[in-house]
Amino acid sequence: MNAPEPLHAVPLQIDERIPVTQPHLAPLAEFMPYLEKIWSSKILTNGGPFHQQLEQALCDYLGVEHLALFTNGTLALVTALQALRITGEVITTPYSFVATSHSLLWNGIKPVFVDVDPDTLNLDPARIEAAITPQTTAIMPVHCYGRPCDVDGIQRIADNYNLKVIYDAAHAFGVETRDRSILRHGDLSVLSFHATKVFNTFEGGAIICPDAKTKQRVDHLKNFGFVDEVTVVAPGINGKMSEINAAFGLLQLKHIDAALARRADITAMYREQLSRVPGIRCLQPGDETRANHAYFPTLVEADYPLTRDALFQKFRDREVLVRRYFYPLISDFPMYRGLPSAHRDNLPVAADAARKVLCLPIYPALADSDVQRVIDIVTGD
Ligand code: T4K
Repeated sequence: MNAPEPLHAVPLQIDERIPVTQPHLAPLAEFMPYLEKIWSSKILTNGGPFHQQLEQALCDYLGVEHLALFTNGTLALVTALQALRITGEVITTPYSFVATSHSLLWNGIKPVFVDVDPDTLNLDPARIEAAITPQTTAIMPVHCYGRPCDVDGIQRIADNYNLKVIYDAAHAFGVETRDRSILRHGDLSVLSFHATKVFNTFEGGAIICPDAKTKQRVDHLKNFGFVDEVTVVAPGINGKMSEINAAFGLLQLKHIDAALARRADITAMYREQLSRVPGIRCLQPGDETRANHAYFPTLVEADYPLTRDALFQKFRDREVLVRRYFYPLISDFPMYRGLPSAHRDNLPVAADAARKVLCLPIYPALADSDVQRVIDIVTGD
């Protein structure tokens, strides 16, 4: 057994270490004018001017019509379920970050885990139908690593059984299929703007809504349920993004295309050299017409000379902080493993992926020489 990884051991100085990711930060000097505006207006939060500007700027950039900013992706997920009044059972994937299922538990909803597709590691539509019961009200798939789900397959089932679809799109900023945003699918989609994400606002998130009425409900819910000074229409939460985060987001957006381009270059370098390594399987791109290269997942297969965990340790010994996203499976955590759907026999593909996956470093500041250092560790050079 390996010792568990320290959960939040973020190094104060990166030194020679290569983290799995690193925030892409716009130059500090460019942030100063934004700060000066906040200091002079003294508007710090509650839907201030930067908040409003960022909502519009993100709609324009992402090609969506209605977007509500949040303080983080997890609260956005929790609120999305509230907004659609989801109860009972929700079908979801065990192969994700725990926030996906935690958002269900926070709403008193029972997660029902369904296995993933071996090629995409996203919820397998062919297995969803068998998990539907009279209590099922929704499906919560994840565009894992930014690879699009089979949105048509999922929607067909949702339509047949009158289920809502809430996409956890935490990894899918900027991803497009058929030249349109992946965020337009389902009843709601939820983004994360956490520091480790392709586009970050330190902490942050958003719900993408199909219409103005839904956005209005979401906006009420993220502000305690207030409609005006004296009217509260729902037991809302405080999910508002502050002006400092929103201002930072506006600045970051100016640099996002360069960041995405650099990620694409790194992906190409990895693919080129690692696809030739016996026993290393790189996940193939999906049907995206625009990818975001949020992660670089590899699967360490049986014919690689080392086990996944031995390769993980080899990286760690060389100060390369690769991660086993997503191991353990969500369904193996104590609050989920008693569920009938959490049984290993129900989730063989996800369990196999969790045993084999290793996410390699990818972020815009990663130099070519560091990418090569990572590749050399895999190839044994
Ligand atoms: N749904 C999905 C599918 C998600 O993946 C997530 C979050 C959510 C929902 C929830 O969204 P949020 O509520 O977070 O907005 C990270 C993130 O905390 C989490 O946001 C993310 N998914 C998850 C996949 O990864 P950790 O515990 O792995 O992060 P940490 O602190 O170990 O950081 C990884 C590396 O990044 C470090 O080695 C160094 C670097 N780093 C990290 C931070 C925080 C920096 O260089 N600077 C930083 O500020 O969870």
